[in-house]
Parts: sequence; C-alpha cells; structure tokens
Amino acid sequence: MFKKILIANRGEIAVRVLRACHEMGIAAVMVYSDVDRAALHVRKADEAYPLGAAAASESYLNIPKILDVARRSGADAIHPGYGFLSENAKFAQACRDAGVKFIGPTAAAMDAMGSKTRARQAMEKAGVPFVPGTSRGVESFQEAEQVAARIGYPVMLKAAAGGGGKGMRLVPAPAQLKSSLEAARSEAQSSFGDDEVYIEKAIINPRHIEMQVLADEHGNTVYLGERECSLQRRHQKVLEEAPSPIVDAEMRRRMGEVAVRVARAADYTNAGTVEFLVDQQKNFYFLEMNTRLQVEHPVTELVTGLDLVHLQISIAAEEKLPFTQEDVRARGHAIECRIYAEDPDNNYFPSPGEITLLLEPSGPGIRQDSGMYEGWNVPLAYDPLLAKLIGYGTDREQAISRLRRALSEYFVGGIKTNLSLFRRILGDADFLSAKLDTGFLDRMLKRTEDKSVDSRPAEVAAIAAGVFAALGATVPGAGNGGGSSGLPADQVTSNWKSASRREALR
Ligand code: MV4
Repeated sequence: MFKKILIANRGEIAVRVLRACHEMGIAAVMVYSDVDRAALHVRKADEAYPLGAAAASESYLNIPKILDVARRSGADAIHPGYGFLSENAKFAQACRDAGVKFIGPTAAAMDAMGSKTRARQAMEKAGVPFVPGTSRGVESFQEAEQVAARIGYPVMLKAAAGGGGKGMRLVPAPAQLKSSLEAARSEAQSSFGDDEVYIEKAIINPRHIEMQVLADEHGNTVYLGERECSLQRRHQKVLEEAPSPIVDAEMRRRMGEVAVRVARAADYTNAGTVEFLVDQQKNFYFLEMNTRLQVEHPVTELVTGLDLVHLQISIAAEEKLPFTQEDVRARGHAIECRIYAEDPDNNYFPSPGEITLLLEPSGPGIRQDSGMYEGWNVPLAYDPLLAKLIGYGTDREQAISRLRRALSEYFVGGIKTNLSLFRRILGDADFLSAKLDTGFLDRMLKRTEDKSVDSRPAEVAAIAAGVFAALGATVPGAGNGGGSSGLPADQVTSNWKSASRREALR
C-alpha cells in the first residue's frame, strides 16, 4: 500500500481525500496557491507545498510544479480529485512516466472518452444504446441536412471535444440548421480549438441519470447504482440524489449492465461514471463517461455503505475489488445540496469574502463535506463550492425532512450563499412528488421571477414592513433569506435564532 499520497486539488474534495488517506494510515501531502495558504486542506495536511500564484495555470493546473512536489515529498501516488487535472490524459501519462501512481484511469481510457464522437464509435461497437445521430463530425451543411431529416427534428448539434453544454445548439426546425451549425462550429473552435460538430436527435426535457462504476486492474468491473442529477442550472448540478425516484430494480440492472459494458469497452480502471439521458418513456441513452471521482459521490457512498475514495486508492494499489456485483446492496435514500458562495439575489454571482460566523448542522442522517471554516476568506479565484450537505434516511421522505431540518440550522455569515435555494427546492411540490427533469430548476426560478413582476414589489415591501412593525419583529438572519423557503417561518429564522446570529456577528 502507498505510504504517502499527494492530493492535487483544494477545498472540500482535498479534505475528503485526506480523510480516506488518514483512515488508511497514509500521509497526505497538499499543495496550495498563494490565496490558499490558510485554506482548510492546508491546515489539515501532513505536509503542504506552495505552488505559486492563484491562477490555476500557475498552481493547481501546473503539471511540472505538481510533479516536482511529488518528487520532493516522496509521494508514491497522486489523487487528482475532480476538476483541475483529474481528466487530463497528459497528466495521467506524466505521472506514470515519473513513476508516481495516478489514482484514476489510464491516459488511454481518458482519451477514449475525451472525444464524444470517438466514444460514440466505441459504444456503437460495444452495442450500447446511444441517442440516434452521427458518430463522426459532419463534413458539410448538405450532410447535416440529410442526417437531420433522417433522424427527425428537433436535433442537437454538439462539439465532439465538448461536454457540459459548451458548443451545443438545439435546432427545432430545418430553417435554423444553417445558422446553428455555423454558431456551434465557431463556439467549438474558440472553446476547444477543434471545430468538429456532430448531430444527435434532441430529447426534450430529459432526465440526467448517471451510473457509478468501479473497475480494478484485474478485470473486475461492477456498478454501484445510479444518481439522479436532473436538478441543474446552466449545466451546473445543484442537487443530486440516490437512488433515482424513477429507476426500479429492473431498470437499474439494465442501466448498470450497460455501464459496465461501457467501462469494459474503454478498458476502464478505477472509479468512473456513465451518464445517461432518460426520456419521458424511461428509455435511456449513453451520453458520456466521466473519468473521475465526482462531486456527488457521497450519495452513492451513503446508500451503498462503501467508501469510494478508499476503494479508488486500493484499486490504484493493484488490489482486487473486495466484493462482487451480487454483494452490492443499496439501502435508504440520500440527497446532496451543493452549497455555493453565491448571491441568489444577484443572479447567483460568486460572493467571496470572510466567513464571520459559521453554524453548521449535524445530527441524525446528516453528512457534511466542507472546505470552509469560520474566519476563512473565500477567494474569488476558483469554483465557489464551499461544502456539500448530504441528508440520508430510510426513504426519500426521511432524507428530505432531515435535510430541511439541517438547512434550518445552517448559517453562514459574512458572505452570501445559495442556502435559501435549497430551502425552496425542498419545499417545492413538484420536487416532493419527484417530478424532476433537466428543466425543473429553470421552471421553479421562473415562477418566482414572474410573481415578483406582477405583484408590484414596492407595495408588497410596504405591506411587509407594516406587518413586521406591528408584530415587533426583527429582520431575519443576514444573508440567509427566509421568505420563500417552503418551511414554516419559525423553522428558518425564529427571532431567537436571528437575534443570536446577529449577536455573534457584532
Ligand atoms: C442532450 C439533450 C437533449 N438531447 N442531448 C447538456 C450537457 C451535455 N453534457 C449534454 N446535454 C444535453 N444533451 C440530446 N440529444 C439535453 C441536454 C441537456 C442537459 C443534459 C443533462 C443535464 C442537464 C441538461 C440541461 C440542458 C440540456
């Protein structure tokens, strides 16, 4: 087993990986940029090394600097976390060349999944269901016209080098095809330096459901069940849950077996995720494979009882999977909220600054993976994910009530967070009845926008001020919102709570 692992990341995921290292008796080496000197991952490190300026290219994306730290610290493996270098095939290869084990798949497996058209060709061969369309870039407008007519409108144009929505265009009818193709091509060129664009049939308001897989280096591959990830905003996931409320045992088995086939077709090793689009008839189609540990891995951990990071490390150390597919059993329900330093009242813009007061929830069925602490200054330079709050229960209802209770305890002072968004989602009737698709969040946010337009905000504010004055009430907790949470007002910010929060802020 490894003695020392370098964690090439920051924030909550660096802390998450460190915890697995320490449970396994492995020392954790951290790296940090100039603005991260006091970050939580550095404070918990066994050793920490500076990388340089805040810009990711100077720090967390700088391959030579990170490999130099590996050499100087004597680390025998590198865990890349998610984002940054986690899906960089050149980095995986550079680690190998430097004699340090990369905890993740091989460079070849990453490359196979990196190009969406190449991945589609491989999946076609492996007999995996994927959305109808082309598995090569379209050469001309005439070809695009023919393909679109054959598969039927609406169609989706996608960048082969893309993923995550960039370079993607929905084309509702033939009249828009030419301009959309040109736009998709130029966006693909400017975003990825590669203008290859292919066509898929568009699935309207799909669900996004993904399957966790694990493969050891001895040919054993298993699936660990799905995560429902349909709650997204601008291609950013906001809330994820396991299991998916619409997947039954039979569908899970079929999706899982397809996911294993995908992994095997790519000679995949370590932890990976196979993404599917699911249409209204519950047909599922391969979308792409994420060759990393994902942000939302805790919901799978809670329902399976497995430690994915521990397993990643064991697999990288060439151990065999300690269980078979038949041993994998899911129990209960888990829901994760991504807590971001962003301002719900200003279009969810990043909200950096000092955390002046932090009251974190805990208690039955609550897990928190956090990279923040009271007194820390949230930098502007990186993704503003502060922490993940995960609720677990015997069923979806209990997971939700525990999360709602935890959200009512949670207070982050000094900066804005999206906590109020989760209070609203978890009180939403469609969410509670699990009517979820990738359009859910935009619809929910639109509803409140519409309301504020036609309910004349100035008058509403005047009436509210009158009611507050008459009740002798005080303004609820700074920055945390409270109005439209869907919870009884006293569960969000009672006068006792808001008074004590203000008191502590003085
Ligand atoms: C689609 C689609 C509908 N039809 N492909 C968006 C991100 C990229 N990874 C794939 N995406 C989509 N591909 C076809 N053929 C709808 C989306 C999509 C989406 C997918 C998953 C989660 C959220 C989404 C939000 C908008 C569109």
